[in-house]
Amino acid sequence: MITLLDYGAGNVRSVINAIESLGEAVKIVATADDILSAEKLVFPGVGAFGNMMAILNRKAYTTPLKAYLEAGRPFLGICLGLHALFESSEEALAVEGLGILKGTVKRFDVDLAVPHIGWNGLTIRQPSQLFRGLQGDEQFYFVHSYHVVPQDQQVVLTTTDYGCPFVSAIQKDAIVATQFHPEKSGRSGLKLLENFIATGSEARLPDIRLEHTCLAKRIIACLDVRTNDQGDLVVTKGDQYDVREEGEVRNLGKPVELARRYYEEGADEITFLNITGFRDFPLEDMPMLEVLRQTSRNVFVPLTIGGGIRNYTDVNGRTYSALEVASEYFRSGADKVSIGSDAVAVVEAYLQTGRKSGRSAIEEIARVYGSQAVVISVDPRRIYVHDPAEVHHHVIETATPGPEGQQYCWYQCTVKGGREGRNLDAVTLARICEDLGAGEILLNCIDRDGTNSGFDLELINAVKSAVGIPVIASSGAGCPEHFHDVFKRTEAESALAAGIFHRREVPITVVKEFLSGKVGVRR
Ligand code: 1PR
Repeated sequence: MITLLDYGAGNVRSVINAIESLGEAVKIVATADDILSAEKLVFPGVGAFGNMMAILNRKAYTTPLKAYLEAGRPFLGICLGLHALFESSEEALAVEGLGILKGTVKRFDVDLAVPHIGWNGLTIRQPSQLFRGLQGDEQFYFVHSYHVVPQDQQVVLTTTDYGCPFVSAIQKDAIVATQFHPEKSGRSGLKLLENFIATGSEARLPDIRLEHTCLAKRIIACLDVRTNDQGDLVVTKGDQYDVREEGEVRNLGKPVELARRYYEEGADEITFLNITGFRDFPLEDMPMLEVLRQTSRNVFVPLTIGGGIRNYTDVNGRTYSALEVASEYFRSGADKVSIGSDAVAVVEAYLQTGRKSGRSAIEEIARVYGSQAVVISVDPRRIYVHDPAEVHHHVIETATPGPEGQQYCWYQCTVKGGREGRNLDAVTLARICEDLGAGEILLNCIDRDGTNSGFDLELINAVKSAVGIPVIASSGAGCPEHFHDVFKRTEAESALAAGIFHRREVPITVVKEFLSGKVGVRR
């Protein structure tokens, strides 16, 4: 029996699912006594350091947790569950950590996108029972802006490189804690969890010892989901956002089955976009939540969900906040949420008032769940101009001139699935969303969507050079060479595709084989 410490601030469902998939039962801590009576305790911290410690203190969990850890009893901390072991964190300077290990938690100070998001390797520093059955060159899923800095080097179990080496796992007595998420790291992560659950196995060093590690470029499968005219929830796919063919919504398969297939084929992440979320309130659209629940039961890579994340008042006059909608998605198995139309409204309000409200969906969700959990989905389309001075937008010179030979264009943000264009450009939107606390940009492109003509590299370069957070290039992938282009000719951290995967034109395995040896991808 594994005891799980859930303080209610994130997606513990994936950890529960991963442990249960290994045939082990999970008991969730309900009282302080449950901590002391645990055989093995797992603490999957999610969100922000200050919020986590405040809840632990409020629930009177701090004292029993310290007692459990000081006795060196079996413990697995994940992400913030690792940070909690230290004395303090730059994320909340006035807040004390558990102080079980001497040292602190620092923000990445590197010339690379922060958060560090994606699959990276481990340089293994000492033997551990966690490594049983691992070769040593496996990659694990990371998503964080802060990393631990222990005073005592003896506790360092693994390091990982991201601009500089940082400590990615610690070990002391029966206490282990990882910066990466084993529950989101596919088969390698499940193996590591299984090793923690197993008792009495010997500590070992894997055969392969990496000297350096490198963040892999991610390949993401995207499932646009909506109800068709028969009332079934289907995966659909548009051409430039038009999902109907001869009047009918295209049906390319069932969401849960397709997500499972992409996981098996090696997708590094899976994104669901509830494309009619702007008009159908997601908390009334229960099938979508059920899709998430079922998928997270057997898909162990990160899941992002978007669609309908905004404040909403129902017919009875009850108001739901965007944070409540996001929370329901997290509880159902999402690791990140993506905000589309509402992000445009938030930025428009910001530009009008010239200040942050502190209460926008982006700020509120980032405050509770952390920036890394907030993705902004942008749906831009090109607007050509003859002269940059014609508009007050971020204009680029383009190598593909417009219909009247215009050599410049700007990227207009749209809302409601591309139905409505706004007086706002995608570069400005991305920059302000980063400032408000977003952790990643999902950069679609209506002109390229469903065309198989390749990613809009000019758009990606324009946005990527304006922000310091990771960018997911999306729309237009038609062949493996397009992924190679996007990774070689832009700095995008990941590339997303839909149509070619759904229609089995180019499987994910083929994309990865093509990139292997040219671009670092997860095997
Ligand atoms: O505005 O917060 O409710 O979120 C709605 C979400 O649904 C947004 O993220 C928006 O991008 C998405 N969406 C709305 N309508 C459509 C549509 O297609 N009619 N889909 C839509 C957007 C674009 C990509 C697509 C890539 C790759 N889908 O996600 O998967 O373009 O396609 P490809 O590889 O086949 O070219 P809100």
